[in-house]
Amino acid sequence: MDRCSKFRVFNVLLVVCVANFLLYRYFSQAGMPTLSGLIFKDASLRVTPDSSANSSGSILTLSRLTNGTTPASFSHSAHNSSLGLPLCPLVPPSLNGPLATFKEASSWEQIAKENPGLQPGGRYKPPDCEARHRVAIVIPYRNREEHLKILLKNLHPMLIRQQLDYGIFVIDQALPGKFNRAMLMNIGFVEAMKRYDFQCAVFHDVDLIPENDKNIYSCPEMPRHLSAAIDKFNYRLPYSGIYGGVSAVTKAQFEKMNGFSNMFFGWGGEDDDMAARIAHAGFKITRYPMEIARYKMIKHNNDRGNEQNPQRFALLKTTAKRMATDGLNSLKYSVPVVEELPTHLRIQVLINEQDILKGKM
Ligand code: BGN
Repeated sequence: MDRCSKFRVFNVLLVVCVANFLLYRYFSQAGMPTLSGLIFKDASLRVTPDSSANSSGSILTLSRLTNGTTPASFSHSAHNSSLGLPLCPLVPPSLNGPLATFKEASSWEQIAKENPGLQPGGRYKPPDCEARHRVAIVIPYRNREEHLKILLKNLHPMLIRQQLDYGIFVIDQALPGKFNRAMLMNIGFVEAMKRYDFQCAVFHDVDLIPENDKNIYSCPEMPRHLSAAIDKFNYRLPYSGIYGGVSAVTKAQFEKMNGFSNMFFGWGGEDDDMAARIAHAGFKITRYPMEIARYKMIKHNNDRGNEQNPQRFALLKTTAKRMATDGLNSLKYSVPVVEELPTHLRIQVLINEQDILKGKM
């Protein structure tokens, strides 16, 4: 081959290379279900800081989906991938950034009407792409209907814009007895996982309203404290290890830590106990930047049945010792009522303080 033909062959190869690269980028960004798309999907989960579905999440077979007692909105538990939909874009296209928050409550029906695509029981998955994250939103709750209405009015449109496959689980502690936020979150995790193959859970206080939709409720590589900047604390961390409010963990992380402690009855300390579990399990708390992790707290009086827990200081000295036996594997509760509302699944639970603490304090 003379030099001129060699040069021509080289040029042709170069053009083919560039064309291949451009095609690859186009299909990857559009999330087309090509072989390269599938490879990119896994790779992207590793390289992007906030898109970290656990490894089992990216390859799914119907046989691995859970069933259990399944209300109508959970019955089609197949992921969109089984319908051949493309993966949703890495960055959801309709995020706004800072949000104008709603402060008034609306009826459940009105909230559902404002959020087309929302299924009964507060389930949603994007209609035209496969969500990158299947997230159970767990709200520990008692007697705060007004706050729940305000929260869901704000939360649903944001989660829909974030293109998540999600469900809202309100875990309502029946009277009598002291409120146990951490145990309700454990129960919410277990009940959500029974119903669908969620990859992670976001634990959400009922009185915290997100102010920025770039605060993505995705499955984190490391446990994530989402409510870092709350107006009540002048949008600053009151102390560096705080983990209360809104937080996210993957299923595997939560199981490794045996969930939250069940032993914190009344206000305070259960989140600090979890922060210690996170460290003992070898994880690190991560946070989004403070201008994104912003929340407004709905003002309210202290709840009866949720007075400060005087045992919390003593309990916090024994986190490491308790961790293996106090948590998901020591849950005891009953479920008198499951109610499928247009905006959420309400699971009423009965827990008994004496039963949980017997022989342990
Ligand atoms: C802390 C509480 C947390 C609570 C934050 C913010 C305790 C344990 C004391 C050693 N911790 O003081 O549970 O989330 O305030 O309100 O009370």
